[in-house]
Amino acid sequence: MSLLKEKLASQIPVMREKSQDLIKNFGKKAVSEVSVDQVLGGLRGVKSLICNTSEVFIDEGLVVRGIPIAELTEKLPEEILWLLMTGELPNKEELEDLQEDLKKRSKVPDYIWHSLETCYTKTELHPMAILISCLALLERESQFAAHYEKGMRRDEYWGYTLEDSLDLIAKIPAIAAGIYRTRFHKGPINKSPQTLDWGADFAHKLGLEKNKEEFANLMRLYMVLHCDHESGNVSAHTCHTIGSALSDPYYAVLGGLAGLAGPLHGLANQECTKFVVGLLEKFGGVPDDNTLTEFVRATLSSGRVIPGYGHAVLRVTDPRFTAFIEYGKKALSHDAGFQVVEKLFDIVPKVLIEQGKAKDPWPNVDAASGSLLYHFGLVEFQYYTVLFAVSRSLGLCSQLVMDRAMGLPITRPKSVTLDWLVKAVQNK
Ligand code: CMX
Repeated sequence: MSLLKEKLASQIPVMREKSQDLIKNFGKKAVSEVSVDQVLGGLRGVKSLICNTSEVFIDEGLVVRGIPIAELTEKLPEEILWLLMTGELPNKEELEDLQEDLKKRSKVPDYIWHSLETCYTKTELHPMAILISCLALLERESQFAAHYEKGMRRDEYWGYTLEDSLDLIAKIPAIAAGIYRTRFHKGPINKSPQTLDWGADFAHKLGLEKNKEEFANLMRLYMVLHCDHESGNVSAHTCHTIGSALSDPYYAVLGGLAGLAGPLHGLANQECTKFVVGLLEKFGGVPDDNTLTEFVRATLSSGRVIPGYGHAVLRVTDPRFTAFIEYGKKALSHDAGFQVVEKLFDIVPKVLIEQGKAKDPWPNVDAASGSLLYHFGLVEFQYYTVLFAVSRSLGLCSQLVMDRAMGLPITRPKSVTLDWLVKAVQNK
């Protein structure tokens, strides 16, 4: 048994007992109210989900198992995976055990390579659609589904969810890199199993030529910063809901990633880079502050959003944005795209405040990451959400393991009609 599984096996009974005690002793105690504007407004702020892996505070941003994300930027993604699952950072032995386990699981079945090389080389399909299709193909590997079919006990659910999760996490970087190479005609796919650490191996398989060592550092950072964002965001919530039907982790994660592919969620990093590159082309270089201010105002007046700004929960600059900016200042301060990102950080919040609509005028994680990728030659910004997806698989899978460990039932909130709402308010 892997050290991760051993650790979880020791923690899970305690967690399960805690949740059962809560239901038994305080089951009917209210912890949140729901108002009409919340029902009609995307359920903002309704405390109705459980998520142990991370929390997002409006004035602090992402905190992973009690540790602010800004304190985790030097860690490896594998350390973050251990932290998400167990609530602790791994010691050296635990980290090595997890890394070896992932390497052993990393071989991607030939039918995935075959599909990429035959079906997707000449398509214009969005890379996220290809990734989701690959995960659907990979679903046949599900140990959870196979054991459920044979008659699995409820207390075995989390174990097979963990097996599928680790398989998926081990294989997804190579698949994602294969998508990049085929979809954007970059030459042969690197089909070898993982040899380097998880983030560096992904960077290596993407096969970019510019400053490989530094690009590996960026990938590790990227994978850490996007790992998780509690459970109310579209992708995590969707993944949780699908998993609650005991659909296996491949189905649950691919469903979550379909949500991540939306422009108001994970596609925003693609949109941000399009915005920045468009600006550089339009103005023939980095525009001055007045030109940029007018351009941002004009974008808003035309009814479009400024990608990378605003958030459904945060009300401060996203610490993940700050981490990317700090990285950019060290590694590529002279890059024109990065300079535009820095200027936008000065200008956009002021213009959004002046417009007075956005509750959060500050940058989110997506505002800076694209300019860094672009600098290293990853210029196909349609691909950026796939990078987000690879990283987010860490959080989605960890949440699924927790869900099954706690024995959460199928999700089924109650919906009401508009007329019901009208009557409910009038009756009050
Ligand atoms: N540019 C222009 N208008 C914006 C805006 C932005 N960046 N952010 C919010 N607004 C507008 C909203 O569209 C809304 O307008 P209407 O009242 O006309 O509908 C109004 O301000 C109020 O919105 P809000 O309550 O502040 O924001 P929401 O919680 O509804 O939405 C988000 C949050 C992220 C979808 C929104 O800020 C947005 O569209 N941002 C741009 C896209 C983006 O960067 N998304 C990535 C988020 C991070 C992630 O999930 O990956």
